[in-house]
Amino acid sequence: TEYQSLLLRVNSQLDNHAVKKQQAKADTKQFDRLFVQIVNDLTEQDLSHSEVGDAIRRLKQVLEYNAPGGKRNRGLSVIASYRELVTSEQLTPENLQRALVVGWCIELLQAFFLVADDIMDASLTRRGQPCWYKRDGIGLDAVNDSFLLEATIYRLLKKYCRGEPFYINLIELFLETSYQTELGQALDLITAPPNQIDLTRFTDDRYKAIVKYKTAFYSFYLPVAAAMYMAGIDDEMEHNNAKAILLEMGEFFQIQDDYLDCFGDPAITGKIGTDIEDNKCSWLVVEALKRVTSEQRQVLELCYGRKDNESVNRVKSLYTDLEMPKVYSEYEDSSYQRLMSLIERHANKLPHSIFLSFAQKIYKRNK
Ligand code: GPP
Ligand code: MG
Ligand code: MG
Ligand code: MG
Repeated sequence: TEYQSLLLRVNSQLDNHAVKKQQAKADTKQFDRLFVQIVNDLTEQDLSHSEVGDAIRRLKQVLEYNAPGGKRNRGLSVIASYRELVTSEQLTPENLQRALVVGWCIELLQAFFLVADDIMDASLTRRGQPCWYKRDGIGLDAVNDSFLLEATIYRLLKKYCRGEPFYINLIELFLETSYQTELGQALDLITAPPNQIDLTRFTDDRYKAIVKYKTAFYSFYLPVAAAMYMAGIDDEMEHNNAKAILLEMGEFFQIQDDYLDCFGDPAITGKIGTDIEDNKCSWLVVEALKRVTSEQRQVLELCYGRKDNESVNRVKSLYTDLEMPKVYSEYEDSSYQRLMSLIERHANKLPHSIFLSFAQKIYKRNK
């Protein structure tokens, strides 16, 4: 009967879902285990090098302190997307290994950005430990360490993917994405000059440009695009369709990051917020400015972008008075609806599950 066939369909979807969850768990385990191998690949040969051995030992420390310890959403979505995009014959151990390595390349790109970003933002902690530049004896030498992290990406791509038809696509993708992220970081920084409070700078358009470039490309488009290239999908239209969805997710992800900077629990996020002190064009200040009375605007004029605790606390209590947590939670719901309709319209030939599983990981997050 119709009812029985519906039950069968629901059951097979549940099975499918359970299988995928198991698969993701196994992939996560493989991904984490691979890190030791990655560090070995990057350092082994040269540790005993008579000239650069000491520098390689430093690189090993930098890798071990800064690459692991995150949520690994970006890295893991390469293998998850790859599995959705290829046929079962293509799921050879070598191809799977390569997808895991490319996942680590994204985590290394992220480590490169974060080591540098924490210096620029004068942050104190990251992933529940002191920022690398804050460690005894490190300081601004961390600038060079971030360059080393960047270099490891291309060394790994060369070692594992040279000779593959998608090698050049991956190199160009990582280079282009780095450039976009650096443009975004430049916008973020020049919109937040220290000691120059100008609330008229904090517009919707500027906000959107900053987060698209500094976060969305590398966090959302990059991992899926890498998996697409590895699966042999290099059609520009297909990439643009994926991009439309993924950039929207990326914008929302950075809005969450901005919200958590003020309202998150550092014990869970692993980082202490600095956006108010740093005069950042945060989603909170952009939205607050749409809702303030002229007296409340005065409070922002007076207290935003200042380092003393009293000013920071006055901005925070203004956010509470304006019920920003409620504004945020309503925004989260409407953003989720928008994303689902975007997936319906733009996913095209690409499996919807790639986008849906990514979305599941980020909505309602507190970390
Ligand atoms: C997130 O901004 C953006 C980045 C980490 C990209 C940095 C790019 C560089 C080229 C260095 P954020 O400062 O809000 O992140 P967090 O809150 O994690 O410090
Ligand atoms: Mg930062
Ligand atoms: Mg920053
Ligand atoms: Mg932030």
